[in-house]
Amino acid sequence: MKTHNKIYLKDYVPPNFLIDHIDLTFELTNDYTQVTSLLQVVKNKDVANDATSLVFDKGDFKISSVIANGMVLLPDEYEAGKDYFKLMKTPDEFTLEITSILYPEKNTSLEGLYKSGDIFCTQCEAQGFRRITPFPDRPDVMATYTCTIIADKDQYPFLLSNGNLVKSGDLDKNRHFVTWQDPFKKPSYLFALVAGDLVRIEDTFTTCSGKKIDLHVYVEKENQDKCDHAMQSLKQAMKWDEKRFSLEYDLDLYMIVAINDFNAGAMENKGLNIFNSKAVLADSKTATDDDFLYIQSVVAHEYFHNWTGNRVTLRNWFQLSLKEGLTVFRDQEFSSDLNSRGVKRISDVKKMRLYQFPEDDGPMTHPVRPESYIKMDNFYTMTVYDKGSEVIGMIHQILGEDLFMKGMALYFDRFDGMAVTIEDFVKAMEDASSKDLTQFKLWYSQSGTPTITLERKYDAKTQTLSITVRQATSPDRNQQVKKPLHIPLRFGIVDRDGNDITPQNAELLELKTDEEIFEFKNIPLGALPSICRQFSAPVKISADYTDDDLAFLMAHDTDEFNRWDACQTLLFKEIKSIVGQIEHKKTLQVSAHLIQAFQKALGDEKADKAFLAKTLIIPNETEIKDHFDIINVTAIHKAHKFLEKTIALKLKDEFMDIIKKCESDPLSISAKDMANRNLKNLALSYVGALGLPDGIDIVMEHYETARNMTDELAGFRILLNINEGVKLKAVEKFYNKWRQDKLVLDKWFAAQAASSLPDTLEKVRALTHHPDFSIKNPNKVRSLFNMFAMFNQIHFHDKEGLGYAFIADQILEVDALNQMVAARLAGCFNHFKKYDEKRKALMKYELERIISHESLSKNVYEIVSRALE
Ligand code: HT7
Ligand code: ZN
Repeated sequence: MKTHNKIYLKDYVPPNFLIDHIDLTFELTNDYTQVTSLLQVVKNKDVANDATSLVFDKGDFKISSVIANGMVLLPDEYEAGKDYFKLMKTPDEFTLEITSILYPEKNTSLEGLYKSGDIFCTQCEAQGFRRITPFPDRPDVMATYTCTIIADKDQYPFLLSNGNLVKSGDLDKNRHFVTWQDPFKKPSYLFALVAGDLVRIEDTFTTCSGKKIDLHVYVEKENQDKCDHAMQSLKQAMKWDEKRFSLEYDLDLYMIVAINDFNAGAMENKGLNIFNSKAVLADSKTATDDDFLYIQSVVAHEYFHNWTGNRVTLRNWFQLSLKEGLTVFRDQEFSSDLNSRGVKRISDVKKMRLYQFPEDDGPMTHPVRPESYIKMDNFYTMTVYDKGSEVIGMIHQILGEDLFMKGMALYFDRFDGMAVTIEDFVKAMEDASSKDLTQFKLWYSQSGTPTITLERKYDAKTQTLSITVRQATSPDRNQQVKKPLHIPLRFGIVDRDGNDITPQNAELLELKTDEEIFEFKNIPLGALPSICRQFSAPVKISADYTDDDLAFLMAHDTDEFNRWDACQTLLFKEIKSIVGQIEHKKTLQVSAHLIQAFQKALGDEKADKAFLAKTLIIPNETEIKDHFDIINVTAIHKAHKFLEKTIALKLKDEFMDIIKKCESDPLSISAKDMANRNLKNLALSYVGALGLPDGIDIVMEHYETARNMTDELAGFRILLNINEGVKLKAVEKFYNKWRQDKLVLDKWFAAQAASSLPDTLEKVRALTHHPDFSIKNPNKVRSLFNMFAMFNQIHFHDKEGLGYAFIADQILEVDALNQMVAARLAGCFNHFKKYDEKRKALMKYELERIISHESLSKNVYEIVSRALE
């Protein structure tokens, strides 16, 4: 078995050579692409530099010529290895022209220059630029770029790159060219090129200083009617960033291109964003309400990077959260300001708990600023992105909005045009606010999710409520001993009449030591503390609440987030209790107080429907499993089904009532219409879960008469879990209707992969041969394999190991084509040690089979070796 070296943050040294300017020429043909890069190279005067030889990063391609200061170099004057380019002797300042030959059509990794269908496109973050031309491919080398693209005029009428179009014209043999110039210095990871036969949707935005910006969205012809939402989202984002952060767009043109084959959601290349088509295309027939919200947030996220990431960029990849955590924070604030803040917070926290907490608790655990990596691509994680955003959110809480904004302004002022570190960001926040964030910075270097324990004491005589708050973080591979963190806890007290009686100055408790006692006077008997309101810190809370306390908080806490969270705690307690009943072979039952709490919530005419829908949904089996030290897959599955059916049975009338009352305009995506659909579809899922003929008919009718994708997909998913006959009919019907639409077919594959009916593994296996499935397309791989492995607990964890063997085979097959996508999928074995002995052994066997595969990528190696450690 081959091993691979790690790169460490502590080994960072500045570059020996800098590039002032790079002039690129791409000649695109149907057989190969010739890339010529003309570099202005200068020795870096800021480092003690006696380097005479120069080493660049380079992909595995052929170099056809090298010219230094106008002189053609002989092959013995440079070295072109598989992953490096070396010049033996260099002056302090010189020009270097390197011509390379690439085969984008054969590039299935979707990194560097590749083809998605008939469209040429690039993906350079994190280290894809080196696959295009030899270069110091690191974010602290910032250069200005010009880029000329030459291609056939009919096949590639649009030739795009970063910045402003400065020249274009016709050439011989029906070819044409376009030259682009980007006036802003940028790291190589922000370079982009697109060439293809696309259609352009145009709009404009006038900035706060009166500058008119052209906005262009490019898509394939058949999708031209699905761009309006993305365009509107872009304009909303531009306006919001001016208002909230005083940030204005800087170029004259902003372009977005939608691509079918893309490893991630989107990419913020300067002035030329490249998007996965699923993050752009939407109309109500083909996109769900969640898709609309997703597009709005991704478009905004990429736009916000123009300042947080592009104008101020990273010194090295270890600082990734400096741009990603901060930009997620900005996109979350944007979505909260434009939609419902409370509902958005619940969704974000659900995501944190589903993906980031387990990441912190498994082999991939790393601090928000990682200290080492084998492949940087593996560290585009929930920890870097979403925990990174929570960390920014905590700074926001500690400083308050005004000082936080002052800190942001100082950050841009100090570092515009530079490549900086997380330390630099925090220093700007400290300088702007005069707050000491020394201890707070531990959030960036210490991994793990802290648990906060809350213990109450009440002295009736003095009416004093004292609360002991303790923090603890379990040791892990990164630190054996964890230090106490600076944790901002939003706090409140609710009396027995449901009034908020939080004492003044107690709304934000700042915990800095392992244990602190907070005392509150004049608190009436029975008043309940409400801690970590709005999820003010990414921590787990363990409090001494009774079920009655939780039901009370669920009904009365003035903090919406904690009302939701009280219900979550009740639900998890209930599921644990049912799993216990199953394990001890007892008669199964659901506690009356849970049913009553649900009934009360459903009967509340004034309740916010979006909030209700988020509250009354039972956590899925993937969320549930993380609440157990040893995961009993079968018992969890049974408990989930039993709880769902029992609630459905006891509250059938209430759900039927919701189904009747929740009317919505099928083509509107207003918050009100979305909320009505959401709640109605939840009610339908309960009624459908009973599997009774009347319920099935209602769901079937809902599915068949749906006039938007939200309702249609909700109905479809319910039908796929009822019985084989119902499922077969629905699968066929859905396919016949949507066979022409790639993105809707992704949903079709995913829904089948998630079905809990007995033959799902065989169905998924068969779907790999379906004519619409392609293992080269990341969206298809994620829909079928990732969905199956992550969200079909009962079939992935088939007790004979058939699910594991199937997914391991797919990991190896995908890895031969696309290492990044394969590595993501390989994460499904990360928690294998938490299962029973038999499953543990079966998963270990597959992990060992994968790691001993002879041509395994570094990406998959890193994930699997960490899991096995
Ligand atoms: N900054 C972008 C990251 C990204 C990416 C990373 C690795 C491989 C492929 C990728 N495509 C895009 C996306 C973002 O966070 O905005
Ligand atoms: Zn980002």
